[in-house]
Amino acid sequence: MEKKFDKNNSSSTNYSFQKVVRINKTSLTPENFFQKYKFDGIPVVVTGLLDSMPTWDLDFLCEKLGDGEYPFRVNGWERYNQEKSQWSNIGSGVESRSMTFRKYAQMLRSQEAYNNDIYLGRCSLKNTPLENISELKQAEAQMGFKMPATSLNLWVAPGNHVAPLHYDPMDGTLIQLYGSKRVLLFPPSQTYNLYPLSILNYLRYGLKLRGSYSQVYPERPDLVKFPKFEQALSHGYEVILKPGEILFIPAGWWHEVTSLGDGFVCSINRFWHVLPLLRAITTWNKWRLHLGALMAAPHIVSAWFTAIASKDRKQKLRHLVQRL
Ligand SMILES: O=C(O)CCC(=O)C(=O)O
Repeated sequence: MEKKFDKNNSSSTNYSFQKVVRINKTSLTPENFFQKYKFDGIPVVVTGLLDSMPTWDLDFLCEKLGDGEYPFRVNGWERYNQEKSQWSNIGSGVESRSMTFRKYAQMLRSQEAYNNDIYLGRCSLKNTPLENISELKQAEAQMGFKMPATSLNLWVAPGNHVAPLHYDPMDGTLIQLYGSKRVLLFPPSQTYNLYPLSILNYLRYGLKLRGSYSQVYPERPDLVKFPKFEQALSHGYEVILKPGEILFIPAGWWHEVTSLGDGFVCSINRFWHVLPLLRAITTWNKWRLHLGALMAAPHIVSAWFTAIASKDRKQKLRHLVQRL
């Protein structure tokens, strides 16, 4: 049956996307994971590998990270009334505020984090008590991942937070630990039906506004402005990621991640060098971003000089590293 998009209510939440395949650890070996998913870059959810993990609730996170200071992105809700092409920052480019995890936990409990859409995004767990998690190491080995490009990163958000539609130049494993997330995915072939922000933005905004983000709000697309999005819809995939599940997001695959429910939602992820090399070389989305980063070079250099010259040098440099 042909899938229909309801143009009258202009919402894709009721659209029946293809479902991301789930595989259980019992049918998983590094070899078959490579052949079936990594070789061509196909998203998949792996279940059952993290059954013995502790519960990553707020008490657990405060115990491990409570007194540490981290950069929290203060998004606010107003930006979502604007077209994304009017934004001057996005994702890791959003201004951040340093505070302890314990303070943020209070904000989550009191709804303040929700009211201002405050998000701990891609926060490196290096040099924290959560840097090495043995269950996770085993899980990564069982999926055959060997070449990490980053440390583990923590993602904590109030319910309803949306990480806007974007792609990464590396393979990623998104590990759901508390609450659930809806992940909408589109293959790299749909890039130009998703209207990426121009890479010329790097010249004006540096890394604050990356060309790896789409201009479309997939939940309420403006089909007059972005008519080709309708073609992308029939290529989309969806998954509701539950605690203990690991989603493989291949490099160049677009994804929008929505934290579900009223409570807080927590995941970790890691980025990986793309293998096989042939897939890395032939993923145009990856090169598009490298080109953008080259254009951002003058901005990056001047931001580093400004940070070094500023009074709160340590904090500013840390934020810049986070943005990279
Ligand atoms: O979980 C999130 O909020 C975003 C995660 C993400 O973009 C990723 O894992 O690549």
